[in-house]
Amino acid sequence: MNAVIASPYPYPLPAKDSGNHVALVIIDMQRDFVEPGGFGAALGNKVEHLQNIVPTVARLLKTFRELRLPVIYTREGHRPDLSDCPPAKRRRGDSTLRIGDPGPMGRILVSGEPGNDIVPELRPEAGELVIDKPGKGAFYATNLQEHLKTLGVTHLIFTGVTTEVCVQTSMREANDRGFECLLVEDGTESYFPGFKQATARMIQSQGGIVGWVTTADRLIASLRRAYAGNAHEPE
Ligand code: C5J
Repeated sequence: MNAVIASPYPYPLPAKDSGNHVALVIIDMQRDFVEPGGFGAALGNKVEHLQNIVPTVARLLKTFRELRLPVIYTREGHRPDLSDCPPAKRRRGDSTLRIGDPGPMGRILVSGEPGNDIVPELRPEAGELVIDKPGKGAFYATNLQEHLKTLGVTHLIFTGVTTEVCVQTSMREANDRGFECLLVEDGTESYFPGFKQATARMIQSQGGIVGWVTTADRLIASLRRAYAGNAHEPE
């Protein structure tokens, strides 16, 4: 059996003939959260260090694409009329810039605006699944579960931002739905380093109550060993 070195114990990978049952989930790597001038910055956060994970997520993305494993992106955002944004969410915080207000990258956290785009380094390719979600969790008010069922995905590898908000919420939702969940510690980031560390500890506590935690290098090495046969033929 192939497994990824992980905490609290090795993460078992599905057998080779079911290799496409493992999907990479890239949570909310949007300009609104990662670049100066977006929603994250409007809330008073320092966004710069979120950018440090972009090369790691890009490396994981390249590996999944090479091995022909599914990739799923999420974007947190709302309809232009904000009908899917609860007033309580819009009111929250003491920022002068609120969801739906015009900001330097278009209307804050509104679908279709430049700030809602995924950062250019991780831009989805044609055929890759992009889930627009109004909440923090990727399953709330989306059809993600149906898509995963159609694809036959059983194992979800989580990356993206922010670790303790949308990544952790999505991972807990997935865990409750029976998916085997693995967090890539160097492929996720928080505005608050202590929250990232605490989240990684919580997830793997009590024998992996929410899932497993590993590093990008360990995951990539295991995927290449397990699913080498999936790789594209050299041209
Ligand atoms: C937040 C997210 N932090 N993507 N969203 O509001 O984690």
